[in-house]
Amino acid sequence: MHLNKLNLLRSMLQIRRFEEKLEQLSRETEKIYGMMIVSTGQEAVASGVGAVLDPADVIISNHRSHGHLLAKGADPKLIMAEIFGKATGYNKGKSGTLHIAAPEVNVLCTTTVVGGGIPIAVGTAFASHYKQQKNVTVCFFGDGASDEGSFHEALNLASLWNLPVIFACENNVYSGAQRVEEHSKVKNFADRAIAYGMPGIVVDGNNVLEVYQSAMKAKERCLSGEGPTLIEYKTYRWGGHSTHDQQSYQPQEEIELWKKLCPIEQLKATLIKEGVLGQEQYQQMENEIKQAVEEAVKFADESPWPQPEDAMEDIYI
Ligand SMILES: Cc1ncc(C[n+]2csc(CCOP(=O)(O)OP(=O)(O)O)c2C)c(N)n1
Ligand SMILES: [Mg+2]
Repeated sequence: MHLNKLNLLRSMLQIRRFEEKLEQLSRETEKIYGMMIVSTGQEAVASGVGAVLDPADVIISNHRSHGHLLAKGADPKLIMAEIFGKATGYNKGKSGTLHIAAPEVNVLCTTTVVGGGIPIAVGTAFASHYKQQKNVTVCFFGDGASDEGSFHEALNLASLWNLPVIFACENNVYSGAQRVEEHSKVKNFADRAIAYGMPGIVVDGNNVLEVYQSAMKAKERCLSGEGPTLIEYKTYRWGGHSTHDQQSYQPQEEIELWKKLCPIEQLKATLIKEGVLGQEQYQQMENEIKQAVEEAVKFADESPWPQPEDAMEDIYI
């Protein structure tokens, strides 16, 4: 697969602007309800991993899912409409922001049960293995999820059966209001891989090129039948857990420090230095992305609400 660095930049920028818009709509309007859980500062993980995936590859995501969806090629209009609760959304307005599934692009599940997606990913990877399909599953989850029992059982089984799954742990330093040191004694969650007989690697999650390389290697391992890899992406969420969180527990200096490590600014600087990107071209990219986000909002806003008689459709009872 050919690495297109400009596409990586575009992908991260798309996630950043899309989620900024969500935060703005949530705070300043009544168009969307409930809290928004965004990934500002962490975009390199979704974009770098997403770039190695083919349409047939599967993503299982968690509550911080918009970036994963966009990086897999989900339509911003259909995501936005879903978040607005409209009938045109990916799940006809029934999932809202937190449970979007986009089977069209093989994002089969986003679950807010912390750690709940990890065994599901082992299930989809088992299905690929059983059907002898040449695809992989990526499971995104947080540092907090790595402390759940489901993580340990899932990794053990995936390794035992050499399943084609990439466990992508986004260590963003916090699980809710708890710092990592308050919920785990290990320095690196990736070290836990040794207990299950699979490689565990630590990667700078703000360096999208390193994220890309690590995911590519893990994917190749999956496809050669050698089994799963646990990758810990060290990153940071600039905002609180959600738009309802005042983030009083996050030291201002820490936030500022990580903002200097902005994944978008890092890649932008590299591309300008390499002569691949000019200021004008960057501005054009910005404009296109902002316009696409505005179009998604317009689409969602003008879309119809679901009908009351549809409430019992598409559900398991
Ligand atoms: C089983 C379970 N326990 C607790 C919660 C409440 N909860 C929602 S998100 C969250 C934090 C998860 O932290 P982490 O896995 O690090 O992901 P992050 O939010 O940092 O992306 C918690 C505790 C939940 N949704 N499910
Ligand atoms: Mg976390």
